[in-house]
Amino acid sequence: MFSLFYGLWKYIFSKTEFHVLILGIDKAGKTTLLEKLKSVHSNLEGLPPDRIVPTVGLNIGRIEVANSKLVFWDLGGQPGLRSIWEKYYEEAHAVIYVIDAACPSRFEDAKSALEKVLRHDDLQGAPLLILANKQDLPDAASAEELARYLDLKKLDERVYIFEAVSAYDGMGIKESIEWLVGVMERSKRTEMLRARAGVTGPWCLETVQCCCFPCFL
Ligand SMILES: Nc1nc2c(ncn2[C@@H]2O[C@H](COP(=O)(O)OP(=O)(O)OP(=O)(O)O)[C@@H](O)[C@H]2O)c(=O)[nH]1
Ligand SMILES: [Mg+2]
Repeated sequence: MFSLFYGLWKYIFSKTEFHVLILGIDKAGKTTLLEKLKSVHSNLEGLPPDRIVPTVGLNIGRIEVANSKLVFWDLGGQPGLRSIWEKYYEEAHAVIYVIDAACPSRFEDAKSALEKVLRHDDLQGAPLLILANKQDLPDAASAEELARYLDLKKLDERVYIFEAVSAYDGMGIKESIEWLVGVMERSKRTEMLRARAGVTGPWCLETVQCCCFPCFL
């Protein structure tokens, strides 16, 4: 009986943990974004941009939004490091793909790297947040311009959105993360990862309770 109530209490009050991959080619602004995310969503002061160096391994950041814990995995985007990305796909609930919207000469590289990510089986159904970063720069392409340029055919099969942000001044970041949390909570991919981890939901408790107690769920 104790374990039944403990299970119910734990289910209601524990926060869901989501793993979010931050991908994009080098210098897109991934690590700057991660540091900004920490300061926007927690009391932690992130590293200032002038102290951020190109990522060679992995940076991890954690924040809490409403009833969710988010763990971000920020990976290096240099060409020689992109083969490491796929090692993290299986466990990811969603992907944030960062693009330097002020650098059109690198759009093609960003597009082909993203197409490769989307083709990978291990990321099937993962919601996708594409960020047109560096909006503080005068010539940055808007989210709509970037979407038109990328013209990604495979996107129709998954939940996605293009958002304009600046990892420098924080523009658009809060809204983007709130969107991501909402879609991850409802996504089939989250259900699949939960089932794989053996996490049970209230439907199981309901079944047990209906046998032993009046149904109150
Ligand atoms: N103006 C402007 N510059 C930015 C912004 N975000 C990042 N930068 C700059 O872009 C450069 C690259 O930023 P990083 O965060 O290191 O980029 P990254 O995508 O993590 O790069 P890798 O780790 O090499 O994959 C740095 O000089 C940042 O200061 C932004 O929103 N606005
Ligand atoms: Mg980096």
